[in-house]
Amino acid sequence: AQLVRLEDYRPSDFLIDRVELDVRLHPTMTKVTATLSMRPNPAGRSDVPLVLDGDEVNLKAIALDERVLEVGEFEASPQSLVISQPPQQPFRLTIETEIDPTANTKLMGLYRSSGNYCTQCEAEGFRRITYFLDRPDVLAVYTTRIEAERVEAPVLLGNGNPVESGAVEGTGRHYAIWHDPFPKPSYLFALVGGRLGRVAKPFTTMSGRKVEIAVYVEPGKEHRADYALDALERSMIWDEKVFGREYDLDVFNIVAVSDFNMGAMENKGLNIFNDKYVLASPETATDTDYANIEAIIAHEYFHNWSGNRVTCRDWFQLCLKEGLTVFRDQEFSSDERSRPVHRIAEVKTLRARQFLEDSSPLSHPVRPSQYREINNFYTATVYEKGAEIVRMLKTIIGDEDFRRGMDLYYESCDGTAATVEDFLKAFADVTGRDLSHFSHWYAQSGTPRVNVHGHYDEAAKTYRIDFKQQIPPTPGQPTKEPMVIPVVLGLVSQDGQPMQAACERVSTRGVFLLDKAEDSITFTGVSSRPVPSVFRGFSAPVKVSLDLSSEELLVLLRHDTDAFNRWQAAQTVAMRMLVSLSTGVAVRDEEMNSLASAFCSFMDRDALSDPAFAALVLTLPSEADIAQEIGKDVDPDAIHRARKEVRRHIGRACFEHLTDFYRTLAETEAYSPDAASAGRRALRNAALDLLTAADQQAGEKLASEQFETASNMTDRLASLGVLMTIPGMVRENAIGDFEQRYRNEPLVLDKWFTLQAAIPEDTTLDRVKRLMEHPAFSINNPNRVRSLIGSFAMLNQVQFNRKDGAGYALLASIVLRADELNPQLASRLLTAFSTWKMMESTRRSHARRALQSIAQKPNLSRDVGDIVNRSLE
Ligand code: HT7
Ligand code: ZN
Repeated sequence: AQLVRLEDYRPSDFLIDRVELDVRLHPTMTKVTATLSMRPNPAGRSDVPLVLDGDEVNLKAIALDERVLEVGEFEASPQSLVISQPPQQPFRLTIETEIDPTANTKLMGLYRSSGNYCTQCEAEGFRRITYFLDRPDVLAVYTTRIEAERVEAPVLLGNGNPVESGAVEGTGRHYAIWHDPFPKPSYLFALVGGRLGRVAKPFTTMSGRKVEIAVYVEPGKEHRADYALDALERSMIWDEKVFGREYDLDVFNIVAVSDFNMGAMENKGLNIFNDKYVLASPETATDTDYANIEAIIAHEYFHNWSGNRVTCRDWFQLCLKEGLTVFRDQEFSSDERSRPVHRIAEVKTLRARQFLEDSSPLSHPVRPSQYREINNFYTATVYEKGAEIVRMLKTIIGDEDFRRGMDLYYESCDGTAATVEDFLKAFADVTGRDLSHFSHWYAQSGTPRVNVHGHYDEAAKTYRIDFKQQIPPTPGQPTKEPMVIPVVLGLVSQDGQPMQAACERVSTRGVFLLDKAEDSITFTGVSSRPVPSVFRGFSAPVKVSLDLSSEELLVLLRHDTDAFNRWQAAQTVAMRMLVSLSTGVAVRDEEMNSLASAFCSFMDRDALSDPAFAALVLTLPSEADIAQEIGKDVDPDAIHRARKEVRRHIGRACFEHLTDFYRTLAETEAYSPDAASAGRRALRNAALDLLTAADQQAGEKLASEQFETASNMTDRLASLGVLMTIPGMVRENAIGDFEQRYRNEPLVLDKWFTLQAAIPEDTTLDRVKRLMEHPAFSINNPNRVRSLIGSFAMLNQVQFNRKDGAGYALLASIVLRADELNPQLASRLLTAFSTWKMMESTRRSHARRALQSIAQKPNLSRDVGDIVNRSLE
């Protein structure tokens, strides 16, 4: 496949000002007539052919300025439409195409989901509907007429505002016309036609405009959309209050569909969602589901400004909308919930997904410089690391200047297709700072490692901290420049008091900017040896090596004013122990006991004052986290044993506290998804997990009772998760009971698939194969595939990475099967191989062979071909 390069960008030779679309929906023969008002682009080349993009479209007719073009005047293939001598002044091009939405298993362009019609156009799906200049810097005003059988599709939705609707005389058909006054790129186009239920409410914007906001779902499930609608309303209020951004159309519609490649899509005025991120009831959704729904509803809504009003010039600028919008949704969730707890959750995800990606063969910069398949760049790096860059910028310039910079960015770039440079310029303009060094974060891949060494001078009462940064080589980038790294820090005395020492290199907000490979700062007036608390709030996406002893870290766990670093301290102590045990390094009993007693005293003193935070402290680093920390010659079985041992030890040492928590935190009131209630459930279920690690029999009894009596999905699923770790009839009966209870609930059965796929036992491979034959499983549905196969590959460290290679072989065969239907889905599954190079040699050889078996297959999609080749490099 052809390599697309950032440096080759040039403006389009033609522009499209207006698009009139007439879409006549039909299950297999949908007719699309597109009338494009076009003109040569003054910034483009002149006297060049007009080349429109297509993808599996079938051309029926073409006319230029109402004159039908003859064969010879144009050249059409399913991939492109070329007019060799287009007019040199404005013209109208009318193109009629026919497409088959039922046969569209790629879920890109116009397709059917549960009989409903819907579209997905980002990144390059519009060209699967009609021939077009399908690139984000071509902005047009769209008017869409949608027509369908009334019985098949009583609801017809488009972008923008509704203009007109009615019957098509003498037929069973009807139509609706939508007009979107805001110029937009084709990737933001959407339409929906189907039988859908609706919940709605009026919203008044800050300037007093009336908007109707609505969520459409499968009929009968309307009550499960209430939480999503409420989250939307809260998002709209928050964006007005925090960023001064107001909604701009008369309606805002969200539609939930059950077949969807990603989480959701921010089409202008018509967001389309994976139903997993809309539908929620206490009986079917967990606390995590509720939190995800809130975050994704907010994310897509926030795109209305960061993405739609200001869009991207080209796909290399993807982080411009995605990183910024993730930052915005993170801030929203932090304001709506607990900021420190949310920050820890964000960092856990960043490390698990982005750090992993950045240390793998798939590592790439937040703004890549080249791609073969853009769908493969909707990654944790672009999204999550992209958000961290925005957060660092805010840390460096401060809250007020950040808001002023954002306002300037929106004002100066509204209605345009912008670049990362435009974004940074707004902040440079409002602060007068030179941000060119900072911009390395967009261009250099790899996670920097920062070594931190402290030296206390007792006589001089000074404390010096030496910093050293290194950025590992990554594909295409053997050497790097030092980055600008904001280090938020403070000193804590050995008895836990904050120390007010002075250092001119540290700003009043507690920020030191590390912008060289090595640097040192010195605090004066330090009365006793301090414990440094660095990278508070995880102020930069870096790995930190600290020379602190476990005792010093436990001082931080107990006393640091920064909640993130309290959690981090416990994680670091536990991680050191887990790595030692996993790699055959002896751990002294005293070390294990001191960690356990720190946990016990934490539970004693602090845990109940913030249960959500306590649940995070009591959860050890995952097996995947430990593997990443070890980094090479990884033996997943040894890691699994080590983690089990440490959990058992802590469980036994803190048994009484845990039992006490389990009892006192039992739910007495009706379920509510709010953060405080969710936190209590999280702590109680973390206690159940540790109790079970300490005493399997007692744990099994408690978990069975909880499973049977639970009043909500969070508690039922957590107890089933605990039962999954104990082989035997109790577990198998619970699995059967759950299946029966939720047999008509696809989203709940997904959870059931996931739990079974994650069982760390040899029989799981056969179980997964059996489940693929289950009537609820379908290789065509991304949620089903991700819940069974994705979970097996991403969550089950020991069984996916089996020493006999059978886990790799299974994934390879499924990737090849999925690739024939849905390349995006297949290539995402394939990224589970990104850890293969860090495994020990036997597993490594099996993985290489599995990857080679994929690479050798003829007719691979561009998506899978790209990932497999980069993985093998
Ligand atoms: N902007 C969207 C990204 C996207 C996508 C969504 C659904 C299906 C295919 C897709 N390809 C790219 C989602 C977002 O980040 O908001
Ligand atoms: Zn997004």
